Parts: sequence; structure tokens; C-alpha cells
Amino acid sequence: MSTPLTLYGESTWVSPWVFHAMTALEEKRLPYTLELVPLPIPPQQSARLSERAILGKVPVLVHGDLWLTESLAISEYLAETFPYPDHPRLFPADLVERARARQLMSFLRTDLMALREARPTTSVFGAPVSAPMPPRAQEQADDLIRIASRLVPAGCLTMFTSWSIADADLALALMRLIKNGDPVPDPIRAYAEAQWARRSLRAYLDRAG
Ligand SMILES: N[C@@H](CCC(=O)N[C@@H](CS)C(=O)NCC(=O)O)C(=O)O
Repeated sequence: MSTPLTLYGESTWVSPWVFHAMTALEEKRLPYTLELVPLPIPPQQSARLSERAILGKVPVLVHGDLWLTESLAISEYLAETFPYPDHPRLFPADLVERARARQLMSFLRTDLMALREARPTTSVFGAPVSAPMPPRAQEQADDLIRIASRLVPAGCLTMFTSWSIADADLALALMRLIKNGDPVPDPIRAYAEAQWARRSLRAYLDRAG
């Protein structure tokens, strides 16, 4: 019998990082148990998680003795532990495309802070915000659209030769604009909406919505 997988997520369903980890498990079509903790994580639960996973955050993937946090570490672990062709790919096969996917995912985790504050994930997964976009956030929104327009070939519904988990992350970033009625060029909107309809993303989105 194979070692069971457990994913710790958040009962509020607003975490882009849990969204990423759940998308990875779903895309790989791996059975897993979901455990939900409130956000902020109560001190006792946080201490228990950090005791085992080193960091007291969600997502946490549990696989045997491994308790792993950090969404990208989780998707890379799943990609390497359950590789293609027995399981669908999470990262591009082509090394140049894979490098580009990692570049984008790293950027999306460390940048766009003003945009993330003005258009939080609560407004992606729940009710939109009514406040106008502050100037710094608008600059970052413009940059996000420029980046998406460079990476998504005209008329295509994936960034690279085939789907990768970077598409889920880019779609979520674009949904910060789309769900709040901010302007997004039609081809980029069509790309993000096609991602939003994908089965592996729906696992999180259908619970959040
Ligand atoms: N860099 C981490 C970020 C994880 C993170 O910040 N998780 C938040 C939820 S979105 C958390 O667990 N916060 C603990 C708390 O609020 O108590 C990742 O990619 O997984």
C-alpha cells in the first residue's frame, strides 16, 4: 500500500499557497486527506505544525515522516516523487521553459506587494473590493499585464508548450484584477478564465467560492 498523503490547508479558503499545493495534488491525481486549520493559526496548532514541519504555516504536505511547508517546495517534491509518465507533469519538460516557469513563480511570491494589498485574495475568492487602485498598485498591475502578455503567446491558453503549475499561479495573480473589474486585455482575460475552469484548480475554487 502506498504512503498516504495529507494536506493541511486553511478553513478560510483565501490562501494562494494552499491553492497552489492543492492544485499540484489534484493535477497529479493523487488521493489525499485534507486537514483544515483556522487562519491565523491558533498558537497551539502553529506550535504543533512548526515542531514537525519547522515552519508553522499552511500549506503543509505530510508524506510518511516528511512534514513540508512552502508551496513551491511542495509542488517540486510532488513532481519528483510522482514523476511523469506515471503522473501528469507539473513543470515544463523543456529546461528553458522550466526555468522561465520558476522565474515567474518566484517573482509572484516575492513581488507585487502593493497590488496584493489593494486586491487581496479575499477579493479573488470572495466579494470584490470597492476601493480604487492606488497608484503604486496600478503600476504593478500594469507590470503584471506586460509580463503576462510577454509570456502567453497570442491566442494561447497556456504559457508554455503544455500546462504547468505556473499557469495556475499566473491566473491567480491576474484574477486579482479580473475579479475586481480592473481592465485586463481580452486575450489575457481569456487565458486566465481558461485556467480558472481547469479541473485541478476547481478543487480549491469550488470550496472557496
Ligand atoms: N511562502 C509560503 C507562504 C505560506 C503562508 O504565508 N501561509 C499563511 C497562510 S496564507 C500562514 O500559514 N500563516 C500563518 C498564520 O496566519 O497564522 C508558501 O509559499 O507556502
